[in-house]
Amino acid sequence: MRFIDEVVIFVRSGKGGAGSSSFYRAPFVPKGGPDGGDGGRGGDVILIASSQLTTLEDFTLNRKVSATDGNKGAGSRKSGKAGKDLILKVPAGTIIYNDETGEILGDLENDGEKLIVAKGGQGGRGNVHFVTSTNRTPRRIDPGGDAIELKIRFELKLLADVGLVGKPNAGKSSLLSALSDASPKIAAYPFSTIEPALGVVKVGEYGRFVLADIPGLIEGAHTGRGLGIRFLRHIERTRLIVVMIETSEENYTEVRNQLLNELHSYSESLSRLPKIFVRSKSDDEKPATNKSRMKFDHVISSLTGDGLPEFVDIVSKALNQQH
Ligand SMILES: Nc1nc2c(ncn2[C@@H]2O[C@H](COP(=O)(O)OP(=O)(O)OP(=O)(O)O)[C@@H](O)[C@H]2O)c(=O)[nH]1
Ligand SMILES: [Mg+2]
Repeated sequence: MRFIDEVVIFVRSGKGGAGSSSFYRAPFVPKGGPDGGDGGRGGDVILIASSQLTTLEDFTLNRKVSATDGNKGAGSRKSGKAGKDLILKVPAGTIIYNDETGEILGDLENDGEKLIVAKGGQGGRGNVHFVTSTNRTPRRIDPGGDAIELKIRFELKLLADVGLVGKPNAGKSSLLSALSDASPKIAAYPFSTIEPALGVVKVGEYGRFVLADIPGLIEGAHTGRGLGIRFLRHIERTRLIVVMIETSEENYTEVRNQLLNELHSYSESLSRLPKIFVRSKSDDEKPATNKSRMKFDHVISSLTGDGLPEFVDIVSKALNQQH
C-alpha cells in the first residue's frame, strides 16, 4: 500500500427527483383531482473516519465520485425513490477542505465520526401539494433540489502520541522496530525512511502509546532540502517529541539546534511541544572526540536493547503527566 497524505477529489451529491404532475383517472371519473407524488431526495456524500485506515491511497484510483439522484414522483401519489448516499471511509486524522476556497469543512479525528460534505437535493413536490381554492387542477410541481458539486481536498495527519525526530540515519526506525510490531525499513544510508510509520508501544500490562517514525531531517529542511518538512505534519498532533542524536555525531549541540530550528521553522505549535533528548547507538561509543557537552535525558541502543525499557518508562511518564 502506498502512503498518500494529500488528495483532491470531486464529489457530487444526488439531485432531488422532480415532483409528478398527474391527475386521477378512472372510468366514470373524467376529471379527477391531482395525484402527482413527490420526487425522492438525492443521496448525500458522507465521510466516515476509520482508525483502520492509514493512507488516502484509495482516493487516487477514482477522483470523481457521486451519490445517486432521487427518482421522479409518479401518479397515484407515488413518491420517487430516494437516491443512494455515497459513503466514503477516510483515515482518522483526515482534515477536509473546500479546495477552491480553502475553507475547512471538517476534521475527522475519531473513529466513526461523520461529516456530510455534500447534501443531496430535496425531492420536488408533486402537484397534489399545489391545490388552492381557485385552482383545483394545478399542473405545477417542484423540479427537485440541485445536486452539489464540490472539489474537496483531504489532508491526512497521522495520529500518534510521540513523534521521533532526528537526522537521517540516527536510528529512528530501528527504535520503532525494537519497541513495536511495526517493521519500517532500516538501512545504513540516509533517507531509508521515505514515508511515516506508526507503531504501538506497550507499557506494562495495560498501557500503550503510539510512536511515529518519519523521514530524517537535515539542515535547511524547511527550505525543501532532503525530503523536506512535509512529513512534520504527521507529528504535529503528537503530545511529545523525541529528538534523537546518534552517539558518533561530532557536535551534539549543533545537531540539536539544527533540528529544533527546523521544527520551529515548520510551526510554532510543533516547536512548543515537550521534548525528550535521546542519544542513540550507545553501543557505538567512539573515542571522545566530541567536544560539545550536551546533557541528554536518556541514552539507548536499539541494537543491544540497552536503555529501552527505561526509555519506554520515561516517555510514558511524560505522557501521563500531561493528563
Ligand atoms: N550500532 C548500532 N547501529 C544502529 C543502532 N540503531 C540503528 N543502527 C543502524 O543505523 C543505521 C540507520 O538506522 P535507521 O533506523 O534506518 O535510521 P533512521 O534514523 O530511521 O534513518 P532515516 O530513515 O534515513 O532517517 C542502520 O544501519 C541501523 O542498523 C544502534 O543502536 N546501534
Ligand atoms: Mg528511518
